[in-house]
Amino acid sequence: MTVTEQRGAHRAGAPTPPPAWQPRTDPAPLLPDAEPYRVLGTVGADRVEPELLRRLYAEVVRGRRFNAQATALTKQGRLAVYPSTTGQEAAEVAAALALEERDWLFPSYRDTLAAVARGLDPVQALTLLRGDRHTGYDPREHRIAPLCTPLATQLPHAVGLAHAARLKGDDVVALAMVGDGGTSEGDFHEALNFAAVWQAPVVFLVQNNGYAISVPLAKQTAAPSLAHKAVGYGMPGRLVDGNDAVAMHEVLSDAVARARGGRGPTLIEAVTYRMDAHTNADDATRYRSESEVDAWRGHDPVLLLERELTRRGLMDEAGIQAVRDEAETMAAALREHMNQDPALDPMDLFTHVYAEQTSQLREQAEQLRAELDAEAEMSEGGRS
Ligand SMILES: Cc1ncc(C[n+]2csc(CCOP(=O)(O)OP(=O)(O)O)c2C)c(N)n1
Ligand SMILES: [Mg+2]
Repeated sequence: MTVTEQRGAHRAGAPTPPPAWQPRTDPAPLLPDAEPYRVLGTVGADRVEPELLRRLYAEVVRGRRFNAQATALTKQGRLAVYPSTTGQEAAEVAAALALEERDWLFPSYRDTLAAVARGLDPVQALTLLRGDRHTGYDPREHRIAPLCTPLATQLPHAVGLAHAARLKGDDVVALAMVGDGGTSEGDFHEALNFAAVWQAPVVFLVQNNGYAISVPLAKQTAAPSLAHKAVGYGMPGRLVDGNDAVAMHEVLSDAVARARGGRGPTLIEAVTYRMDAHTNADDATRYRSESEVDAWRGHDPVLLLERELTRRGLMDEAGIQAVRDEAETMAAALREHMNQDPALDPMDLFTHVYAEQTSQLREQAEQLRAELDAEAEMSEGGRS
């Protein structure tokens, strides 16, 4: 017998027990669609503004080139590591474009491209992955939190910032990005729970790229979809084709508007695929087949936009070439900057960590200072 049937079956005249459980929210409007939402390749594509299509295309092509260049830099010893978003550019770019300047982006380690599409200088965006110096950029200036390596820890930060902004009366939305694997972390649960209870102006974007390193999605969640997880917390879940830049832009913009309007958080699952390995340090052939990767090549975010622009006569071969040339110029500038050795002060390691340094850090700083001085003395002596 279900709880609902049990209520109806209560014996007449008997005292009514206090309700132990009452549904607070009708779950139906919160449920995601059964299939990922798509625009490109459907009749809905006809109503998309040409300017938006062109803008998304230019950004996605630029993003693809950025990914290729950053991966090449790891092979040249200029970057320690790069988690590529080749194949995921539509979701990355749409996340950046859906936000206003006053909003905040909370990226994971994979989301360098979203930070760059939001306007961050590509060299600054790669500083952390080069192992040079702290975050590499001023999070407050750009309203981009540091690229976050510990899985899902950026999510409660985003909720805290958004909730605080709302209490202060600031018009700020936080967009937090996380991978499919990150949804199995405790921080994911805590962040979503608080966000919904407080109706915080947050948007959670899960990029389901099929894998958490070598672990396929089915081995780490039994949920019908990751978007379904939203319902348990009392927020809407949206299932979207993550390779469809237009669908992503529309759903993210709707969720941002909803959050800004005081109607609370949304969880968006972008169904996409990581075309490259997890990072340059991973060999993806050990856990997935070439035919699986090939199947996704036909659903490439660049291809989907190119097809639509060509079909509607909005861009010809020359237009496409101009976009590619612009991306090439960006890549050449990035290469040139990354090939320069920055002058770094190792003592800088200790600044910007705590407002007031701890005694252990002070001790370590003194030790490093002494080692650097001794080294300098030795090389001075060698020269004379
Ligand atoms: C708390 C924590 N545990 C483990 C790791 C190691 N780790 C780094 S990436 C990763 C897989 C994450 O997969 P997913 O969330 O799907 O993101 P993707 O890399 O696919 O974008 C793991 C387990 C970590 N960084 N942080
Ligand atoms: Mg993943």
